[in-house]
Amino acid sequence: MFDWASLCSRRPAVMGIVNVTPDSFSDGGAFIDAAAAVEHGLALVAAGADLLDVGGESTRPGADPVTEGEELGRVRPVIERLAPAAGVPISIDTTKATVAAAALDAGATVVNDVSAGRLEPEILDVAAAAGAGFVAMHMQGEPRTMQRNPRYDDVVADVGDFLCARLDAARAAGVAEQALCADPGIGFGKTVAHNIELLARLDELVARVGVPLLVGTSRKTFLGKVVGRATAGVDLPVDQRDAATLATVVWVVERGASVVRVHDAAPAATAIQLLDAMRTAELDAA
Ligand code: PMM
Repeated sequence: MFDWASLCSRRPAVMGIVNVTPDSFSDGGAFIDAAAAVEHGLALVAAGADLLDVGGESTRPGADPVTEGEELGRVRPVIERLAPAAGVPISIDTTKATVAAAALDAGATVVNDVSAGRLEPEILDVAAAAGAGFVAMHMQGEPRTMQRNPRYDDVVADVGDFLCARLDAARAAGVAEQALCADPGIGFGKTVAHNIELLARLDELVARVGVPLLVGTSRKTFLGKVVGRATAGVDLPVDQRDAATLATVVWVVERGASVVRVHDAAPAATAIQLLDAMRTAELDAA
């Protein structure tokens, strides 16, 4: 039975991203070959990743869906080789129940569903039956159209309502309490202001959901917009967003996030290690 506490009860965990896709926004095409993806996953672990998130379908805004066969053909060989070799849990980033089932069969132990079980509700049964971890992520709309005019009354309250409802759906399907994790879905149907407000008020969301919170800001568009516009007047390109990513990693960890999902594991792992040392010293001094 997967238990998030084993990964992140002592300090926040780093989830390293292994995208086996031709079109992900930051690393699309780099690891489409299984051997390259496996090598990348092992390098992320060597750099401090506590778990690896393997995905075969890009969720970037405007991305076209892929078939189940294509998606499985990408992720299964990678998971089969990574699971015995990586020494850390593997999660499968998918919205498809059949892909999740095959990935769990191949050695993954967590299902990371950006639709939180809305696209294919059977994915909750698949996770429950396997005793797998389950990440329920918030998204307004669907990837192809989600950035067209997203709207909220109160983004933190609305995302909190959604996550609580989806966690309840997962519980109803039999997913164990210790296997649950929630994610506000930074960049998924949200404006720059929505993303910033979610991060600014992350502690409210942490208190609200009552399960470990995963946050994925790595190299996302809003970082390029906030930092680029403030400095050069243009968006910062994706390959220049690592410093901004690290700033958000420190921020979210300080506000109670339990897992950070990143493309580059070393800076996040180093920051978390240092924050942990300083927090321990702070407690000792008190
Ligand atoms: N972001 C992407 C893909 N999957 N899953 C979760 N749980 N949270 C996220 O923020 C998230 C995700 C965006 O694409 P990427 O893999 O290229 O970063």
